[in-house]
Amino acid sequence: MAKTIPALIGMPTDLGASRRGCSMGPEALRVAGIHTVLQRLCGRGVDMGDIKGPKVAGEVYSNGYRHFDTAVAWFRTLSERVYETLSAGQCPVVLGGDHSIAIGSVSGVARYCRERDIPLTILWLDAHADFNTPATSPSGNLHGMPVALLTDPDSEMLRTMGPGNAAVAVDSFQLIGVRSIDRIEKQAVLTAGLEIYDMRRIDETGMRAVMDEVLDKVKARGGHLHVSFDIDFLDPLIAPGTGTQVKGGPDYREAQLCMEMIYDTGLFGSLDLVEINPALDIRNQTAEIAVEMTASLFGEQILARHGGSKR
Ligand code: 5AB
Ligand code: MN
Ligand code: MN
Ligand code: MN
Repeated sequence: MAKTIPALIGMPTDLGASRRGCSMGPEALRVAGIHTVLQRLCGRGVDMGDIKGPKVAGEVYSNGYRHFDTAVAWFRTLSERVYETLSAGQCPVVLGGDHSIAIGSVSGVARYCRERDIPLTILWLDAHADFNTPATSPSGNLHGMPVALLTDPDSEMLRTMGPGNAAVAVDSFQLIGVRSIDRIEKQAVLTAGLEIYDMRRIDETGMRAVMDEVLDKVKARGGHLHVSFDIDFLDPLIAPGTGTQVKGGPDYREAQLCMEMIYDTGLFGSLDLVEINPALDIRNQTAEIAVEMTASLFGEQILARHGGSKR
């Protein structure tokens, strides 16, 4: 069942991206009213403030990764915090930050589910597949790697983050909205059997049919649903404030329907809001749209549906 007390957790870092600025994402989301909106929808909500971690300074490589040590410090803390939040019966809403932070949040969610034998599905809403490794990445940036590093049983990142951080099965992931995959990354995606609903699929059958198919699988499995929402999932015409824009994404209503349908499953229980870069935005519109999408994910309805209450 959906966790009804949302707990905001800020992750003000852009260690995984080359365009700096999404470290300002948590504050932009607060300015856009995320706390007030969630309190209105859920009756209450807590803001746990920002996690603290090392600042990005220069270009530091270790273990073949850019900012490996910095990443481990941030992700270890986030994983722990997300785990504790879920254990306290609350719904973690992680305010990024670049998308590499999902290594911390998903790892914490996975630990919570593993220890209680709860099946886990991760809906990865993104223009990209985020399935690179240091060996395949064209950029070296960690935000292009979280799905690969989270599903690698020999993941050096997870191992270094410490006990409790173990790999997640590839079939736990459902990627939606993808329209940019690197050449070697594509090969890796096919070899791993990662399930991707790309934009062509959405064009051909519509968001409704795609979400019906994805969510039927989720409902059959039951358990916990984590949503990792990369703001570049949205078309850049409506969400320009992000460092890795890709044309041809879902429009406002397609994305909102996606959120509404996720809410209807009653399984949604944790969220990442990532890749919002206020330095590239105009008048905070990208954070505002993220808040509007989050409202739908937490049950805001135009009219009541499926016997649900009108919020
Ligand atoms: B995002 C690219 N595939 O690996 C790479 O925004 C882009 O978290 C990654 O989805 C984009 O650098 C990462 C070219
Ligand atoms: Mn991403
Ligand atoms: Mn992306
Ligand atoms: Mn991005």
